[in-house]
Amino acid sequence: LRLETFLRRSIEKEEVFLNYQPQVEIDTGKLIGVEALLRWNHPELGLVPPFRFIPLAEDTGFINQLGKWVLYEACRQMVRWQEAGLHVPKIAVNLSVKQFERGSIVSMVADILRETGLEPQRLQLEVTESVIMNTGDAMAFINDLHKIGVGLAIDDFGTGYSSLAYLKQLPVQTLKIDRSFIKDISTDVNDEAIAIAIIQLGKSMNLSVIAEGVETDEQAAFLLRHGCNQAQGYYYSRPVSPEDLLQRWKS
Ligand code: G
Ligand code: G
Ligand code: MN
Ligand code: NA
Repeated sequence: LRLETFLRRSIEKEEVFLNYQPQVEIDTGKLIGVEALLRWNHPELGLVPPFRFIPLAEDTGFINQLGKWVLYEACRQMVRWQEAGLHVPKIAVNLSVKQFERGSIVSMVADILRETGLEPQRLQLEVTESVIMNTGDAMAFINDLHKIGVGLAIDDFGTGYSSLAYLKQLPVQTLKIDRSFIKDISTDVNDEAIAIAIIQLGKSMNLSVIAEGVETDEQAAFLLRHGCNQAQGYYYSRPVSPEDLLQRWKS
């Protein structure tokens, strides 16, 4: 209960902030995008991990305010980088199932794009398979988001209910291979087989595929060898502050 009270004040007290994890093209090392990741630093509790406060925000409904703050901040940051001379091609923002249940997601996204001036194609919303399968109107929302020009990615792909029938009908552009399948590449043949299968699925459905949680050169080489040229993970960079991202990537 105390955590909930603290959380509700976290925005106004400016305790929440975003870190950004680079997404790179494997063969060239070029920056192709970033994923925005929410952080909460409370003066007494310190850095509270997302797995503790995001579910709480979802259960209490606070995720709607928090999610709006995240989206606004992420879009504004893209404009700030641009003004500072760094072009980040796209930004990925995580959406929670609760944000769909409330319904006004499409106009919220449209408003934020208009206010910040970020081009819709440069925003990619990440949803998990369970969001798609457990949200009554997910199909309608996702189609509407597509109509206003934003991209959609399926996060943690392969870990939820992957209904391939859904995938076929949705205007999704990107599959993110869950990091659990990447972790044991080169020791676990089943994980390798799954990663290859997702890459092939993406290819045949004309979707782009990005691997998450890439930590080693070996994993990157494996992905490239099997036709996946996009990755995100500690091998390239941890999630970093906007200033650090600028420092590292501004030519
Ligand atoms: O960086 P990492 O430990 O931060 O993220 C942990 C989890 O929190 C991931 O599953 C990620 O998708 C989720 N997460 C991070 N930022 C956000 C956010 O802004 N909104 C939602 N809904 N989830 C987020
Ligand atoms: O669930 P989602 O994919 O949105 O969350 C991304 C999470 O993965 C964040 O917690 C982020 O910090 C974490 N992450 C990013 N790269 C790596 C990595 O290379 N290894 C591990 N173990 N975690 C990572
Ligand atoms: Mn994600
Ligand atoms: Na993920």
